[in-house]
Amino acid sequence: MKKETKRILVTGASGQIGSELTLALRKIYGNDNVIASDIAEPQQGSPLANGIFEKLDVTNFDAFEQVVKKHNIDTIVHLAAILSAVGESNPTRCWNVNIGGTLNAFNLGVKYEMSKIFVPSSIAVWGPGIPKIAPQDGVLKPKTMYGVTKVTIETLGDYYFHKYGLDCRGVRYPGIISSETPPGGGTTDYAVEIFYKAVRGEKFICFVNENTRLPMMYMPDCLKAAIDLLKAPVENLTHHCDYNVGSMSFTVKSLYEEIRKYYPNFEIEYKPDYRQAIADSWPDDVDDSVARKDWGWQPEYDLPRMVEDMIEKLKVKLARN
Ligand code: NAD
Ligand code: AKB
Repeated sequence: MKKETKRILVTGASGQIGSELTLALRKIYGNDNVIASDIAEPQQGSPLANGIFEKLDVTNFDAFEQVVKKHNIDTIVHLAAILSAVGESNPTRCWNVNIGGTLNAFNLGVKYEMSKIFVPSSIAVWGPGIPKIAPQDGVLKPKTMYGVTKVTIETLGDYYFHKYGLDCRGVRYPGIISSETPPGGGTTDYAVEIFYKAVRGEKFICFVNENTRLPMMYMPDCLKAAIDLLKAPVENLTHHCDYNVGSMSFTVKSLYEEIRKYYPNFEIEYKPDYRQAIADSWPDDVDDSVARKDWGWQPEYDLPRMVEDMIEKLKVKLARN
């Protein structure tokens, strides 16, 4: 009989997704049943501090195991990672954190017969030549170390499921847009930074060109994807750590135009750098029909609704700070 999810450890909880997913999980599973952890302390004043927080480097197996044992963990939401842009400045560190940390999470999952491990993948699994709308199954030839680690993690997830019966699950997130915690060094960060500049009344220098189109998702849908997949019955799942999840897809120009409806004098200048090539190697959008069929995936936000909500939330946040 498989364990139920009752005691969750979130790694990388101080990051863009973790800072919000931890709170959403605490609402569902109880404040004391969701343990936040990260190598970095949470931002000052972060509501993460209202629950248990452990300082943890996921590459250290013994320290990871101690936290698992101390809190009687049955589920790991493994978010600790180095993202695409930062990963290119230190590919070895990117490999060590992403692969070393995930192997530790998977091995602890097996050792403690855990209920589930949730580990996100990314649109970074694809590389040049991918169809504009990326299929669920197809060739994965990433050109970044981050992408290489994500393909490896997806493959490891399949391996651990078949070899040990470990229930590993994950979605290929698009670029995530949110107002709470700034993104941690990815290629899609421009789609968040643009809002800070607009709300502050400053000009935005964009590191990709105006025609760059990528799949994106607003944080409420990002949280929904993780929570819905965690709750799905395992017998319905035909995939493990590699579900495509779509939401919206837009060019920088169309994002800028949508924001200008609120800030007509907002200015943008394009100065593409090394991240342009990374963005160009990723698809415009994804086919998420398998996630819709297997576990009822259904996003709620489109571009206009996301822009309206982001501006409202950032105005409040920046007025406070
Ligand atoms: P982030 O960079 O904001 O947060 C990652 C966190 O991991 C940081 O708080 C960092 O301190 C922590 N970390 C780094 N090294 C660590 C270590 N050795 N031990 C413990 N913690 C460590 O990233 P995020 O955007 O919150 O991403 C979370 C997950 O979602 C990652 O797996 C990422 O690849 C994936 N993802 C994110 C996006 C996105 O747009 N945010 C898109 C696709 C996939
Ligand atoms: C990045 O740009 O590296 C991330 C991602 C899409 O995985 N936001």
